[in-house]
Amino acid sequence: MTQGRIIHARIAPCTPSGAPLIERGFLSWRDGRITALGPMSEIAQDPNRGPFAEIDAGGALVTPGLIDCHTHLVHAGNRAREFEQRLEGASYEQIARAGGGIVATVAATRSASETELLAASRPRLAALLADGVTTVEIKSGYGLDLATEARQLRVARRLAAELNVGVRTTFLGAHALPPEFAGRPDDYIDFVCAQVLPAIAIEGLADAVDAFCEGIGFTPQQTRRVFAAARALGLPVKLHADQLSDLGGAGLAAEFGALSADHIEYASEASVAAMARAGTVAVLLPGAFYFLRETRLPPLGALRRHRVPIAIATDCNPGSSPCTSLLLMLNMACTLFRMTPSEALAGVTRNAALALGIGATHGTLAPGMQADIAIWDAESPAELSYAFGGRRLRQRISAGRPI
Ligand code: DI6
Ligand code: FE
Repeated sequence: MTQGRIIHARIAPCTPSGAPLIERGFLSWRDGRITALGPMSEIAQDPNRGPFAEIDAGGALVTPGLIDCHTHLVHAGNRAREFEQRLEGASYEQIARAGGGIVATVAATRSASETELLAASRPRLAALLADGVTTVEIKSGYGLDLATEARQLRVARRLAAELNVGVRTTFLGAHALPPEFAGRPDDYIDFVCAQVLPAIAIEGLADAVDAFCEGIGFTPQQTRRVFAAARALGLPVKLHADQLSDLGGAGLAAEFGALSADHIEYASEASVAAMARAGTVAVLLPGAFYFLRETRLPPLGALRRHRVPIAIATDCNPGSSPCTSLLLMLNMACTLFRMTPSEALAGVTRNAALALGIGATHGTLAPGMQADIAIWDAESPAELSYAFGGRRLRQRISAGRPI
């Protein structure tokens, strides 16, 4: 039985009910789960009696460990040359249609061995962890064949064990059309639904299924087929929706009871209302918005009016968001999307947990929840969104293990 306790901390519980900051508090855990938290004046009521190494936070801020609920961090190569092309005037869509973009990363990832892929991805995950991340979602989608998609997901699982972090994997076979299926997108979707996805599911490599529903991705009809296949295998879905145009993707995601609809800059109010009814989380990705120099803002007003939970993530990927700092995303969610610092913090804690279907165990500090905790060189939660480019993490505790 392992026990632990933090004392003299300023605790932001990040609960849905909006429990206030505990000014001078303690938080204790046992066997990886939080047992108690409260003001120091009530520490005598802590059921944990030790022995444990107590951490004196000296007034520092304590929050749930952060959750990055949308990444493509397992891949090989980079696309710095495309960045230059875009600066010379080419658009993201033009580059994709000319055979660059996602497919360029597919070529690099296919030719990387499992060891090479692990070595290329490890520093990206390590950087996220240095920002206080204790759970990360990792998608496939740079293989587009069974062997490489499976390799990406296996690497994701290996990284979880190696770096002491919770990893949720997502199968994104319907990310782009691989060259061997050129001109035959429906045949590729047949292949994904009939062969790749079932094999991935049998191996237990995916916790969810995603697709890229877009003019340069797959149609709503093709997306439906992927979602139906996922449903038949009992896997939850999420969707890259309405990033560059409104194809009704967010509404389609809601229709399938998706965990989340991601990007959604172009989503209509009707789609947002459907998300609210379905309990589908809006995952906003300010890094991609910034890096592609988008101008269409996600529908914050509608999301707030309809009370759709909003999460924030890095979208860490080589084409549209080569970013490994979740704290930077908090800052951008505020500066670019006009979210409040407290909305942004909820977006990388409890709402990010909801977007991964783990809201019952992750993303808030309360008795019974997993002891995933971040201790910061900061006093107030707003400081996490306010500063950018620095390092504020003091310590990360993952399932009760101080790292
Ligand atoms: N949308 C994204 O943000 C990433 N995938 C997607 O469907 C970008 C992927 C890439 O450009 O490599
Ligand atoms: Fe993405």
